[in-house]
Amino acid sequence: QAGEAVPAAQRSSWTSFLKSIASFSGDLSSMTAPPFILSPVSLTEFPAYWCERPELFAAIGDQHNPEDRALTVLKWFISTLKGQYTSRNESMGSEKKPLNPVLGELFYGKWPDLNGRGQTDLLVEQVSHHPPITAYAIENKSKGIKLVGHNAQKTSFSGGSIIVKQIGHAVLMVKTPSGETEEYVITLPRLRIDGLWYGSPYIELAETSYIISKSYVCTIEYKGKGYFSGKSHSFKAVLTPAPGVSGKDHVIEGLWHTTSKFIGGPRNGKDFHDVTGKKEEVTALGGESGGEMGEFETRKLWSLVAKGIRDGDFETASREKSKIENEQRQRRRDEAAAGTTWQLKHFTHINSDPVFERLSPLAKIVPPTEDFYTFNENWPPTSR
Ligand code: CLR
Repeated sequence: QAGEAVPAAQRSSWTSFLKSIASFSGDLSSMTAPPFILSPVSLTEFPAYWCERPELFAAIGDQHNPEDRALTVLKWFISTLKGQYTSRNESMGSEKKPLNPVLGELFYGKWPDLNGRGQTDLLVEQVSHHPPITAYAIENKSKGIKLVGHNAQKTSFSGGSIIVKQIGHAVLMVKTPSGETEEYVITLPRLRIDGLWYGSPYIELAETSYIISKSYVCTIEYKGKGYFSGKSHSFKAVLTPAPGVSGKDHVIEGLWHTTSKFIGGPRNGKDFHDVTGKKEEVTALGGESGGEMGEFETRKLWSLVAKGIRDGDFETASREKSKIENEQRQRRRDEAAAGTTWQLKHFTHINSDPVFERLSPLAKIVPPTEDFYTFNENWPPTSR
């Protein structure tokens, strides 16, 4: 039945929400949705999903050749997908609408050093409000690994599902034992949000994403129910040496939210990844070096809205949300009047990323150019 998972009192507002998304494409984040579908977490917290298995991230720095590094990067990448795309269903019963970050919103965190893996630091900044764009940097200094990226979304509606095209890419930088910096361009899969009719949305991944370095090109294909394995959350990854590089092909197949295996190449039949075990949430920090949270830090900024949503007190939630939005509008008016613009704290926008330009042709990505938010280097402060 339609709206099965929707509280009776919100059925008509859910139906009109669906109608409005069906006739609309662009920025979903700013649309008003019924209370039952609201999440108390802002999109600026999402980059933490990249590192919920910090030991897999750290392991990239321990490999001694390009082939093992490419495989370790792929294993870490696949292991992040469960958190990125299924964790709200696990913790809140369905996919939800996250809080829409304000310009300049910040999130700082870390995963502590344990068992010699080194500390990993996280920094997130909302670099655009309309359209929403979130930039992030994740670094394990002691292992010489740094991930910098940004993401935005273009949404449309098709066959009863929301289709989300992810805009933006990430660059992973790895210091190799020879002292060189090896770069990987990571592109992002397309999302389909199903289950809308019933009021219990969930994500399926679709199409293809890439991980490209100068030595290896990895093509990851995503399928849902009824395709190659017949199961939801299926993927197949093919890792091939770049033109002119000698090395072996590897083929991996499985379910990104559970396990996968090598199905071809020298390790045929061996297990590849397994995310059925425990993940490790980020430790949120106040400020860059871990003190009091400032007004723009996401958990402080949204605390009353989030509390309202958690407690089912939607009157408070929407009143507090309006306060934040009005304050933002006022800031923009003041800036316009003073002839100034908002200054980003940690990132600088560039129109074309040279790393993407260099590596994207290896996977024949069109267009071969994309903008980027480069990360200002002086971070993390040594104090934390
Ligand atoms: C953000 C970047 C992360 C991966 C990720 C996971 C879930 C996505 C989110 C991104 C963007 C916003 C998103 C969300 C799922 C639902 C939500 C598309 C890509 C939209 C705005 C809300 C739709 C509302 C329905 C749930 C009703 O690395």
